[in-house]
Parts: sequence; structure tokens; C-alpha cells
Amino acid sequence: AAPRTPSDTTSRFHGDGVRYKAKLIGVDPVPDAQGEKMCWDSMMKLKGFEAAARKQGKHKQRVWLKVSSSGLRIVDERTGAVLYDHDRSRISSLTKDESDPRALAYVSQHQDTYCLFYIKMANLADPVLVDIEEVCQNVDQETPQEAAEAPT
Ligand code: I3P
Repeated sequence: AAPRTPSDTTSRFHGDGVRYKAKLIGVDPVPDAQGEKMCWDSMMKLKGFEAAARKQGKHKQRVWLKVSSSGLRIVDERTGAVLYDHDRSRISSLTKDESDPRALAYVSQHQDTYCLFYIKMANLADPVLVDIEEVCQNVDQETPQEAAEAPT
């Protein structure tokens, strides 16, 4: 593990990090690591599925989105089970949903496959976007070697 600096241990992203109440709108395999149109198309497709499911009386899964210095985790609110665990080095794009101030999406890379995660926050998405940017920025700015060499 990388040596710990004082700023790491005092950061609110240390350890379990910050958790946000949210719902999972959907998960969609996408062809690339990023791309405005690609992400938007995927989000609108998932939004369509959400609307169709709601018509059938189904509800979105309630989750916690946890933002920590190691990355993002999506945890089932009811069971506490970790549904997805994304190392910050795997987050390849982050999208603010211009059609919904409470929603956001990000793309996570696994080897040469990519998946978009579309999430509806219980509150405004802006502070969450800022947090994710802060955590993922560290990948580029502080530990590029570590991120590039992380085991798969
Ligand atoms: C609900 C309402 C909520 C929504 C919820 C809907 O419909 O649109 O805003 O939660 O989604 O069921 P209604 O007003 O007819 O009860 P979000 O705002 O968090 O999306 P859900 O059922 O998927 O939780």
C-alpha cells in the first residue's frame, strides 16, 4: 500500500468515506470509456426502462453511494450488501444529468469492458459530483503510477 500522508488520514474520504442516500436507476454496458453522446444515450435508455418498470409498479433499488479515497461503492440500503465496488482508477467518466438535478452517471472500466451506472440521489447531485471529482482527480494528480499498475 502507498504510504499514508497526514492529509489522507484527515480527509473525510478516508476509510469508508462519505455515504449518500440514492436509488439505482440502472446499469448499462457501454462500448467506450467516455463520450458525451454515448453516456446520454445510455442514460435515456435506462430512464425509459425505469419509466416502464414504474408503470408495472416496480421501484428502483434503494442504495447508498459511498465515496471514499479508494473509489465508489454502491451498497444495498436494506441488506448492506456491496453491490458494486469501483476503484477510483476505474472511473473513466462522470456525467451530470442536465435533465435531472438529482441524477448522475459514471462509467466504470473493467479490463476492456465498460459499464455505465446511472444513479438518482435523494438530494441534489452537485455536491456528490464534486466529491467524486475530488476523489478521482487524485488518481491523475497524485498516484498515476499506482493507478496504472493496479492489479486487475
Ligand atoms: C414516485 C415518485 C418519486 C420516485 C419514485 C416514484 O412516484 O416519482 O419521486 O422517487 O420512484 O415511485 P409516485 O409519485 O407516483 O409515487 P425518486 O424521486 O427517488 O425517483 P421509485 O418508485 O423508483 O422509488
